[in-house]
Amino acid sequence: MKKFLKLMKMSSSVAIFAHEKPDADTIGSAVGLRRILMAMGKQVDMFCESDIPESFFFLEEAKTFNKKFGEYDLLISVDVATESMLGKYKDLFLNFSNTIKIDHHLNGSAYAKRNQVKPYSACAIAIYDIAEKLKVKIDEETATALYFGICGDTGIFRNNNTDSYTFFVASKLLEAGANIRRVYNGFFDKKTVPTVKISSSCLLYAETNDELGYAILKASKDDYEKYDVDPENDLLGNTPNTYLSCGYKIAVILKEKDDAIHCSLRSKLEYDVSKIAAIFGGGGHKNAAGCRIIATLEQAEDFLRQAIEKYLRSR
Ligand SMILES: [Mn+2]
Repeated sequence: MKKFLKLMKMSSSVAIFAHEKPDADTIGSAVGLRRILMAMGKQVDMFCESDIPESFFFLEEAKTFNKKFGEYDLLISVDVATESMLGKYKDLFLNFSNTIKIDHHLNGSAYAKRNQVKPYSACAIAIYDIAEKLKVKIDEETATALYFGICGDTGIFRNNNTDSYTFFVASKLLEAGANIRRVYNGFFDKKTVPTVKISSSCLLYAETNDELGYAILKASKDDYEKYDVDPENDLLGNTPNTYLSCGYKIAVILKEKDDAIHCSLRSKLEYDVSKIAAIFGGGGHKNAAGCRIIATLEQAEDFLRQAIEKYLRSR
């Protein structure tokens, strides 16, 4: 019996931590693990540095984060690669005697007393493994939460990290009753009329370069105002992909926010936009990266255009 599984069995009250600025994987993993531990008769609460966006509330339990912090035997972080992503809970976590980190990022840090890190496509898969090892039956709601986490980190089975074990676990979750329509309708396909309008406007007024094969989209403060869209919930991150579908090699969107210009960069398989994001102190993956540039929208556009052109001409 692995020690961390024993530790889970022995604990009667557990606090689970999701990472700041939560995504589908950390929320799905937290809710899934909570339900697995509750099925074992434990009392479980969930915490996150950030307020949980309403977009996650199609999972009822996502509403239950950040209640009063109580007394716990065990603290578990899920999908939290580094201790700083615990936010205000960092010191508490680091100083606690019984802590487990469950994660899938190999480049993180071993900040817990026990660190369980597997190179899976999503942390939710590691949670599935734990349910199997603890011999806890996964119910429909747990299966839906874990399926949600997998969809989030694999771009709904499209990203390069989608491997055969991802499909194996997804099929097991489907057998356990995962409601996949609820995941798509309730989250991934969800749009609002204002976000559809601002995304249409960004696509319509994009600057395209057919010779080199790139497109630059922009959402200005005026656009956010005109279409009445909250810049923190604009659903614009993947909008550039439409231009990739049209054959462009690189497509980016620049969003004018209060602190800086936020840039999301997307590319076709053979082009590496993380290299371009790195020039501006950003990072991410080969085909999906991001950076922030402190400048006016026009200046940022110039900087990015030059960097993209230099990259494409060097290939
Ligand atoms: Mn993850």
